[in-house]
Amino acid sequence: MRQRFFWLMLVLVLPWLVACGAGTPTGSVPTTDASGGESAATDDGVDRTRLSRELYFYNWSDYINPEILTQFEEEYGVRVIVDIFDSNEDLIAKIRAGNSGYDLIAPSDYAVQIIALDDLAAPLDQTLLPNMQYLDPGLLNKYFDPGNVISVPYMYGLTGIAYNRTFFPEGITSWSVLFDPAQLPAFRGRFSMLDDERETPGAVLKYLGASINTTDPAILQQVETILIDQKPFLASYNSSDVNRRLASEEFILAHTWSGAAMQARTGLGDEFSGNANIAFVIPDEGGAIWMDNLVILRESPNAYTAHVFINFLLRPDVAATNADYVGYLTPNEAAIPLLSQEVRDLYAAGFAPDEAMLERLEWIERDEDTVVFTELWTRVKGQ
Ligand code: SPD
Repeated sequence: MRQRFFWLMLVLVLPWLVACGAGTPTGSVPTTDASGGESAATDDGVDRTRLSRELYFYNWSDYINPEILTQFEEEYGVRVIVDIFDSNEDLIAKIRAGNSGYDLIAPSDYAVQIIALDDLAAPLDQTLLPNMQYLDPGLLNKYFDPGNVISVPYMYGLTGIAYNRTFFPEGITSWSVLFDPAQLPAFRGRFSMLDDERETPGAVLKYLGASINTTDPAILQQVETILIDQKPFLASYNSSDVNRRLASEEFILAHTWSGAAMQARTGLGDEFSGNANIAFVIPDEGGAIWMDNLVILRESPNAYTAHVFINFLLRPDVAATNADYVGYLTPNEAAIPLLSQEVRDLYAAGFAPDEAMLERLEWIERDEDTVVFTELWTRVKGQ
């Protein structure tokens, strides 16, 4: 009889014990979570009993310093697994399908608008993100997420032209170097354009003196013709390893992001060495400014851990170590004095905007008409 009672209790209690223990690496399970009352938070405010063992981060390539992932694992016991994408459209397609397995993603500005409309993001609990205080207020509350309800700035940057000064000793001042049919034969097979349905038509729009967001059919017809005429001279559409190809001088010219150009110039950790001849310019006709943001997916079972990771990334020392490595611009004001002198000197040499450059930059936006860029890009790529 006593034995039967023991087995009955085991059958009833075991599933409950297993459920309580799931996803907690060690220690006791809190009776309530941070939105409730009692918690097991330590001095840093983090309740380690609520952390998952792993966090899945879907990020752009070459966009996080591996050392800070090691540091996060050492401090919190959470392993961050990073997978990569190279365009907002690939990211959106993946998460729209559902069950992506990712907790955290890094969409750009206009992609945050799309993700919000599709209701794919979890609302942020800003009480878990006290380090947001270090962010530049001018980069918060932007048009794509008023109030930062679902997104936190990660890095921002510019889109322009990277080039090798050995081959362009006079420098470059115009997008015509990439789009004027008379100039292209000299660089046949030695240059790339971003593989990006908004950025690449956007560069042509700037060349034509139009807004990067225009959907005027007559102007977009010109854009399409220019891109199709450029294709025979192009090495590739490349958003993934243009940094390496510029550094090795396989490419001498590229439509690319400021941080990719910076990586080509300085090298990237143990990945590859830099090339001191690489420069970056926003042409006189203008270019793009953008910001990538941290967003927790609504489907994430590890939202608490994702908040802890975001707050860690916002620590000024961590943000500086990260920005020094990736070469993009940190929105973390308190991190800027902690950046290396080399990076700050390159910012001053055109890899970051000054007042005059800012006036030539435009943000990419989404509205109900911008689907025409998907159609244009499909036609260009299909040619
Ligand atoms: N290699 C990291 C690249 C990050 C670029 N994100 C910017 C997208 C702008 N549309």
